[in-house]
Amino acid sequence: MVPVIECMEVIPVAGYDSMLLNQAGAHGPFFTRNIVVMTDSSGFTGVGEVPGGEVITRRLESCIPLVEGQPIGRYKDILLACNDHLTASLRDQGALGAETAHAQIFKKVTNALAGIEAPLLDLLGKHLEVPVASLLGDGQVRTSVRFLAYLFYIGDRTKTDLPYLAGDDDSDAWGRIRREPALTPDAIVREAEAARERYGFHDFKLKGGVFPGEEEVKAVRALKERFPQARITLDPNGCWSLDEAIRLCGDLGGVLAYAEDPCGAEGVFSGRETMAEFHRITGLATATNMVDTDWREMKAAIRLDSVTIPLADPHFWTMQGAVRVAQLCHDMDLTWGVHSNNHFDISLAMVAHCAAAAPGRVNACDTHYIWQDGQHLGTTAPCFKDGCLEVPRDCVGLGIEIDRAKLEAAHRLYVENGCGTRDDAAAMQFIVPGWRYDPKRPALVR
Ligand code: GKR
Ligand code: MG
Repeated sequence: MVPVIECMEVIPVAGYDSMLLNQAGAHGPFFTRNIVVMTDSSGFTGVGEVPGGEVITRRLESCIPLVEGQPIGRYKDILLACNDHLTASLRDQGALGAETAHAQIFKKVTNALAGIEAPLLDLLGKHLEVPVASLLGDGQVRTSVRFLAYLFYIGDRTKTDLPYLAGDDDSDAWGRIRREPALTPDAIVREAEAARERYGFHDFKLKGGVFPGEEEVKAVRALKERFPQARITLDPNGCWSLDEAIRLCGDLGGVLAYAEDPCGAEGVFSGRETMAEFHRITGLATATNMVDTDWREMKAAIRLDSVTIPLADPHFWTMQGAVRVAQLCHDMDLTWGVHSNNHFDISLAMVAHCAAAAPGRVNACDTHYIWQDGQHLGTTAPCFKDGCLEVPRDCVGLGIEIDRAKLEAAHRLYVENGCGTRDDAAAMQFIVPGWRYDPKRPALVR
């Protein structure tokens, strides 16, 4: 008998975060996600995780009638029905309020759809006793997935009255460093050393767009000096002008493996056009999670040759979509990568399974998980070895058994702290009173 989905739960949750700085401001003490749990008539549970906030919670809840009562073998029909329903309701909602740094998440139905797709694939994998990776694309192509150390400048939490976590992990340098201020090139190198020591990463990404570009270039140069073999990237989220990006990165060929969103839309030129010019003039590979985020944008990016590394986050491409991007990259002389936001272990597994089905040469995947390490929602903690996660061929589904007590605690954290949609401008007010988001300026250039 093919199992039927008996119940779909949507659970908004929160976890603790550090005061990570980025072009949109400073991370608050909590990050939020929406977790979806489906239970089928065989007693299996399937799980999925997508970005947080009430908009996505409501969108997911509105899909429950289209999911419950359906056999898992009909997962593609279920996803088609949910996609049609979400697309129609998005059209009805009209304008979605103010343009913020993260508005993009709400403009796509995929961020909710991926939360339905993941538990369906997880259930199917459990029923068929195969990993989710083997249900994606042409199937599983690797068992070891490489991730990078995602480094951030860290603000001084003691300058705020917000309930940031501190002293939660004294087990090693990484545990101590990740909650303390890091605002200089030396501090970034220490972060990298600590992350490398705990997780074994070989690749590093610095989240830029915080200080003037020259200062951030000093930090990536210092990283390269300390780790000459490492692949390194810098991501100012498109806030530098094209001229500035060329000036800053023009001679970083031996330092950066690729430049991520070095510049963005400018005057009458789109971000894809400025990125194309940057790529042509500097010769650097270009990655993005900002201007090549769906198939229409992909077509424009390919025509212009502006992006050589599309960072196909399964949360905004769906898992199957992200693997389709990987297949296209493989066939079209591009290389695939993955973008991330703060997340729990379920999203980490979603990314790992996509990467395990991504053919060809791929870049180390982004993950914020190291900032959340210790807060997993599954019964066992993910374990990086030599910078990689394993996706064994005998794994079933996503390989996660949800821990109900942990899930409930993360939900309580969300409710008791009045959490909702991410707002990095709020914590930034403590550092720069009256601070406002400006897509064309680094956060601390005010
Ligand atoms: O977590 O602050 C952050 C990042 O800036 C995130 O919001 C970005 O979406 O990681 C992302 C990126 O690569 O641009
Ligand atoms: Mg980025």
